[in-house]
Amino acid sequence: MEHNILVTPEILAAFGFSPESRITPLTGGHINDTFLVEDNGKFTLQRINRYVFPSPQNIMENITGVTEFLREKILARGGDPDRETLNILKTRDGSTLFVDENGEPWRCMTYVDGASSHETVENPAMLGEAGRAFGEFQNLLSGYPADTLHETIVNFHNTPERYRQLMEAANQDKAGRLASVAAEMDFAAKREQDCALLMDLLKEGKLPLRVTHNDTKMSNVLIDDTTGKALCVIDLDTVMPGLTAFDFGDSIRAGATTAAEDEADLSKVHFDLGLFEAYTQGFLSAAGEALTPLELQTLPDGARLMTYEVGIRFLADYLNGDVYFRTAYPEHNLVRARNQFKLVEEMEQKRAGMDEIIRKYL
Ligand code: GN1
Ligand code: MG
Repeated sequence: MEHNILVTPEILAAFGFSPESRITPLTGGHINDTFLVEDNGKFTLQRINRYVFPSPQNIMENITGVTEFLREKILARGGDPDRETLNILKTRDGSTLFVDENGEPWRCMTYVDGASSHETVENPAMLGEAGRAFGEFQNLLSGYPADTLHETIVNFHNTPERYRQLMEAANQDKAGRLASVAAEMDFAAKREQDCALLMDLLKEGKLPLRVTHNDTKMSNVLIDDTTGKALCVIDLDTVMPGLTAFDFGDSIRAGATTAAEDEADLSKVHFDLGLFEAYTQGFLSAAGEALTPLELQTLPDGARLMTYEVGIRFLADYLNGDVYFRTAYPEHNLVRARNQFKLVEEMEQKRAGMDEIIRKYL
């Protein structure tokens, strides 16, 4: 999907900004469209993707509830809630959303200055900081009334359901691409058998449901430019009840790799145990004590299954004609899928190494 969206004066006015505000597109995410607005301060303005989030109102209710809760917790520990959590800016008529003349939903948050989102992990310490931030995030929200959260994307991290969606995409073959992805379909099919592992443990009551972030990539943590410490967890669109192993696993998928998610040269793509260790150390230092023995034991399964899941989601979107993830060129989703599958393979091979590292930080 393209990124040529015009922020109209009407949208600016809705949030009380002048038509002369400076607007800069912020790229990075695959889903929403994000802009920096400068007008007596800095703000983050976003157009929410309606295809992905059919009920933006529900997202905003979740985010409002969660950020207000976090604000209290941060104040209680002597922190600065204006920088350590997102702060939603209301429209002039007091709403958390503005719907424009095309029916597109917009929202606005303060922009945290002096801190940055990093697309790639620049050093192990940075990933360790992300681990600590997501571990802490889960801990701070452990007392949050989970039953008040809307499920913003149903079955978001339900791996068998994602596999079913891949089969549906293959059967429909809307973009006429199925014949060209036989090897990738085969890779996915070979792993279908145990892809329900964590969902089954949840259903059997063996793994607890927690309030989780569900999109825990490095770029969703703001790192303080001066101190190098994690400051604020962002992108709260998918905060929902979920599994710890999935939050942990998604960070490993996106962070413990030697290349970008869309690196096409697979000889550069490796799952890195040193980076895995850095994240694990940070995450367990913040969340470890709250986790059950089975949760700890299944963290590596979370890594492998989340990577597999995102891989099959990219592959399904390729078959569907690139309707979900923003792409820059026709093979983009296929390149991403192959990249993720390469990581899955290496995670399978390095399982014992992951187990050992987890034991080390208990
Ligand atoms: C999307 O929102 P963004 O671009 O950070 C996706 C995640 C995927 C990720 C892969 C709502 O994240 O689930 O893991 O792309 N978010 C949604 O990079 O589908
Ligand atoms: Mg996201």
